[in-house]
Amino acid sequence: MNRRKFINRSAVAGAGIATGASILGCDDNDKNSKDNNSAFAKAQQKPAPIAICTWGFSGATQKAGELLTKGSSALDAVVAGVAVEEENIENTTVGIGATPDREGNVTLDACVMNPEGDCGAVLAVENIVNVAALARKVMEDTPHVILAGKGAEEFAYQQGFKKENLLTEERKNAWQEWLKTSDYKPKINIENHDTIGMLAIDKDGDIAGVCTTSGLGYKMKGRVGDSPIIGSGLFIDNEVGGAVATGMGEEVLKTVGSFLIVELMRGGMSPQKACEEAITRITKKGPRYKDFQIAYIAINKSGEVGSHCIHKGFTMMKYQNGENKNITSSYYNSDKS
Ligand code: SD4
Repeated sequence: MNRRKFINRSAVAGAGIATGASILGCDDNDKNSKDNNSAFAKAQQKPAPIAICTWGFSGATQKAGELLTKGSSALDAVVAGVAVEEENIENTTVGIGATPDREGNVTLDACVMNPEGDCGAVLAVENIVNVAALARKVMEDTPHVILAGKGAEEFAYQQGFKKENLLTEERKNAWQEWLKTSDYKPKINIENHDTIGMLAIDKDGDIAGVCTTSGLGYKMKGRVGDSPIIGSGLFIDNEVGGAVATGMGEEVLKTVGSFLIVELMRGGMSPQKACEEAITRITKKGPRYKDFQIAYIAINKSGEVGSHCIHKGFTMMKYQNGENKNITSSYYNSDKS
């Protein structure tokens, strides 16, 4: 980076940090300025390329991490990384093999965001496996940010995506079994959270992210959660960092969780503390949090990562320097473990 660019970046980061502190109403100015100074210092260090993702999807971070090591951009790496799970028939909440809505349709949601702050999203798409790649096409090849339903599907065919039946025999049988009771509670078992969200920093220090899912199993037809909604399911600011969510989308939407985390990091908070604060915004609303799980992962510009969730059981993957690690997340509530 040339000096002028660096100074400009530092000035913007500094302005953001100062603004963030005042927005947050922090009154410990001395401590803040120390935190801000260290945030400045860290912002100058470029980390080794790194990819993190929600849950234990080691194949996805392995793929993304290897690409980053070879010099791929963060955006290429995250889209290729999550494709591993979109194409994994065993994963029942992403891509092919996912759980359908209550009428038996598998509908997928995804979004991407690049280091320039551009984004693309597709909502409630049927018959297309790689919806993260499709969201990228929306970002790069249309004047729009979001395409939904049939429009997104038709756009996919124009772009050369193949039509595929996403409902496997196993999922069809499970759905038919479910129909016998049609027992839908707005409640997620911890084991059901398989949305994959991925964040990466490439060799140039640039950050990109993606989120892809089939949403909640047996959801109402047309229901869309947080995952494809920029700011809720995913947010990236290349000056600051990125965050991505998994879990009960309705509650993430109500608190615009990923944007919140990035703004907290802009104010000087660590990724870990910012994830904790975003979970607190949900849990402090009342005891309903006992019935659902939400987890966030985050990364800042210097490659520090954090994760926090409501209930015990969430893990994230981190690939850096050839090491692919599963990290157990801290959590808010120990009663429901
Ligand atoms: C949604 N957040 O549609 C997604 C669901 C999820 O693991 O994360 N499932 O609300």
